[in-house]
Amino acid sequence: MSKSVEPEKLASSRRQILKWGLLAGVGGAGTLAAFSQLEKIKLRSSVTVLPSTHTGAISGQASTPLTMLRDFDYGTVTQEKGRTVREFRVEAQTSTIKLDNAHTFITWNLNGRVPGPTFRATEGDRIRVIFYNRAGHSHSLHFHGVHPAEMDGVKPIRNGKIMIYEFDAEPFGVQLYHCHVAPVTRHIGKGLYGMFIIDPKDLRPPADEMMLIMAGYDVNDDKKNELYAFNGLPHYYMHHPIAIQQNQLIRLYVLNMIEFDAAVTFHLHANMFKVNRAGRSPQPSEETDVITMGTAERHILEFSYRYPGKYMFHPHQDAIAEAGCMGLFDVVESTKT
Ligand SMILES: [Cu+2]
Repeated sequence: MSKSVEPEKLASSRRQILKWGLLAGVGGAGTLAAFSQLEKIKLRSSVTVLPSTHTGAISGQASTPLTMLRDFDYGTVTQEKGRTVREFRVEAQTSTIKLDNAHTFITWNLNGRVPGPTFRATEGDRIRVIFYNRAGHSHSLHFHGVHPAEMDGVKPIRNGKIMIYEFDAEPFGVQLYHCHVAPVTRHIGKGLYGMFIIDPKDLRPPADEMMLIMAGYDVNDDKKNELYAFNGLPHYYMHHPIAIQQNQLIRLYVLNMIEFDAAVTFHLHANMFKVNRAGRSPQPSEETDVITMGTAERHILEFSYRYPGKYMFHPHQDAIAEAGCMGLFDVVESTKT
């Protein structure tokens, strides 16, 4: 069900190239705009995604953090009454994961993974999420974004029941979803959360795109987090650095899903990044190297690395970083001329 390349989008890109090719022949002021769009499409196919070192399967997790990093779920696409409908089938489950040598943890998750699938759609699509609760307790899926009250996902869905959430993908930007059954701190802390990316109709420029969600684990039920992680597993990207190419545009979709701590920051070493708050603008608007994020806050961060080598990323609350929310980018020298 998950795919990193969307055939439908590629086909539409080809149609756009043809359209812009025709426009380019007209000349005048329109030509420049047409060429820049054409260049955008050409560049998209030239983004280099490097393989990172993999350890194979992780007990209790259906996907490794390295796989889920670039695993965007575009759903099953159909056309209904002239509209694009994207259907996502998710199952709430329970599983046990090993967070580190000292801690195993029972998660409540979607499709066997924490975080849940990264849903992705284009602004204006119709979204249909078929939610089957098989996790033992009552759960729900509450989406951020704009939708009617009955689709707000605050009503608990009992174990064994199915709920179909249906709404329009709007507005474009970075959204999220999570279980909204009380106590929400516990239901999110156990793993029922994920990202929902809505692309603008006019696609963003090509980049190596990744999803990073910061989360905490309260392993002893004292309403404080003892461990923290990017994409589900503490310290994972320190042991398995994310390989990226030198001088290539990186687009990070970052979400803070840490409960109990009021806010954390996100900091990138030896670089600056451009910030697009909640992804609500076509272009990033500011530049920094550390940004503060409250719970459920999310941004698109863009950067590229000039020098090869390994660089850390982590919240600058260093106790949180040292308890697992820390990772490395491994910038590989570009062979492009
Ligand atoms: Cu729940």
